[in-house]
Amino acid sequence: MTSAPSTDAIRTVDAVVVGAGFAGLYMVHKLREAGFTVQGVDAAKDVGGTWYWNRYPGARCDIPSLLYSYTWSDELRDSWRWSEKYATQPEILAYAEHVADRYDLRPAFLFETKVVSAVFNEETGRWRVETDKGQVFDARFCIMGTGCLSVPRVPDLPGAASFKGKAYVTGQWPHDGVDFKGKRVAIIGTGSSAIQSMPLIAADAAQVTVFQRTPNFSLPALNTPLTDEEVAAFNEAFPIYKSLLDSGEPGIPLPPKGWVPSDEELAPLVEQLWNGGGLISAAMIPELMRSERINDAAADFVRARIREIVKDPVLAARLTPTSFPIAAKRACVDTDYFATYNRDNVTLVDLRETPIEAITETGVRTSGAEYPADIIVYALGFDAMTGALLNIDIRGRDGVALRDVWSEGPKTYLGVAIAGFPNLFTVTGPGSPSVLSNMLNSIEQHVDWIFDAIQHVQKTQSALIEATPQAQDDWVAHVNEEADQTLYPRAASWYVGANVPGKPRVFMPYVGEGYKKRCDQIAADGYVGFALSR
Ligand code: FAD
Ligand code: N01
Repeated sequence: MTSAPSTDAIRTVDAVVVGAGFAGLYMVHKLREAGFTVQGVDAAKDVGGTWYWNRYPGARCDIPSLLYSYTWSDELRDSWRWSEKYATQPEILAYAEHVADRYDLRPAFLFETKVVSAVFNEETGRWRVETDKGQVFDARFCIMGTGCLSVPRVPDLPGAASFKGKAYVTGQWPHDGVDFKGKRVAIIGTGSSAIQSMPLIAADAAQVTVFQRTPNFSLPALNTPLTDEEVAAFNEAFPIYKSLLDSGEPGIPLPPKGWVPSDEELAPLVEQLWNGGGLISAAMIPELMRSERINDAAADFVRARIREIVKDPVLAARLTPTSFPIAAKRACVDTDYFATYNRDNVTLVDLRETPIEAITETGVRTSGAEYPADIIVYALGFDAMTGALLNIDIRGRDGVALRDVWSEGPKTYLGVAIAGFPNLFTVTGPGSPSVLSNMLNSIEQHVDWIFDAIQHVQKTQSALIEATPQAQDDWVAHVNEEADQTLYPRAASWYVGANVPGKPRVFMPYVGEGYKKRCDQIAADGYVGFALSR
């Protein structure tokens, strides 16, 4: 039994920041620059968050690297040169490390340490934050940069523990890599992680068997090295890009609002899906997520490409997604995913025809056959958006647990604050654009906004800032209304929590327009929907 820490052992700080991914790094930097005392904490051994954990072969960003970058410092931008259109995980991790080195952020963090609880004390108006190592922090502000995709789903298939070979989870990949040479590999899952890794694994392994429950849409990355000219052109246009972002515009040119293209106008837009623009090409199709006609046209185009690439028509049909609108699950961006099924050493098992019955000592058994494997790669996704927050015992006013408040799904105001949890903020939380956006942009926007809110609390000599229950209810209703006008809820995706058994089915990200402008207006008008108290 551990005894309660003495008062001396409790470290008093202005803010605790949980997470050393891009959210936590920037938050710590901003607060420290402004003179706040900050304690960062991360379960990982080092900085990087997503890019620390997801080291599977082929892991890359699916937003072009030049855009998947911080914009808050010109000198940071000048000190970094991306080598490829879509950077690899090691390069993105190196970027996070470069940021940590340049701004000396590591000393602000405790690594290999998990925050297990954060409890609000009504009397002091402060948060008591405890770690799994027994440290206790007494903090005025608590900022959760815990990540939307940071709790990997680990295998709960029957018999998983009995497997005698090696098993790996994509989101917890070993640091010294995995040798697939000459091995029989089972890959379970066909989301982005599997779609990125499978072609590289197949190039090395003796045999790859992919276990697919739902076929997925994927767009070609057409990844290339970045030329000096491309980098120079981006840098030249950067001031415009930055001013668009700052004013709450998307930062990339999108189709005019209200334009509903005719079939003729649509055809060339849909073809752009195959030009390497990835998710940006999808965003360039007006009304993609609101019009069935337009979505069907885009989906049909991609289905036709799959049938062209995959030589065996039966296999092509199995790989063709038909059960949800394109982009209602995050579309994947791949290099040679579909073409790799033409290799002799790759087999697809369609779990809709023959479901997995068990993992055995020697492989995977479905209702149709037993597939021997030396290695199993689990690419099962994440307990997204709420998982990391609910792993922490967060208690607000009256000792109320966030787990209870969110038992029917997450409720937030703007995805950044929760009624009843004063001075606690969530970066890219549910109810904000978050995972539907370029996350680096959304992280910066939230960190800047949270920082300004904290400054406002200081300037007004307030003690606490908290979302009002009314503002939160109105926001939750608005988030749902916006989602219901789209095709997103038609997919059993992680956006709605469908991938985690028992998780409430609520569409979590915010799909409406003008989010940043709204946040800025709320701040400019004196933090409308927030109560400030002394
Ligand atoms: P994370 O990077 O997830 O960091 C959160 C950190 O918090 C983690 O290190 C975790 O260990 C720590 N943590 C959580 N809970 C605790 C706790 N209780 N105690 C201590 N530490 C804790 N987004 C894009 O916009 N474009 C992309 O191309 C893109 N590619 C992606 C590729 C992959 C493989 C994955 C999984 C996600 C991708 N994303 C992408 C989303 C990505 O998660 C974000 O872009 C971004 O990296 C999130 O940063 P973050 O700091 O908010 O969270
Ligand atoms: O996870 P996923 P992911 N038996 O949830 C299957 C980001 N990301 O790690 O669809 C059998 O998408 C599941 O099947 P189904 C990106 O935002 C980006 O791949 O539920 N199968 C699905 O096929 C992405 O969206 C990149 O029927 C089971 C797969 O596992 C998010 O992270 C790369 C199963 C999980 O797919 C998550 O991606 C990687 C079971 N019991 C990640 N349980 C980039 O490219 C689940 N599945 C930038």
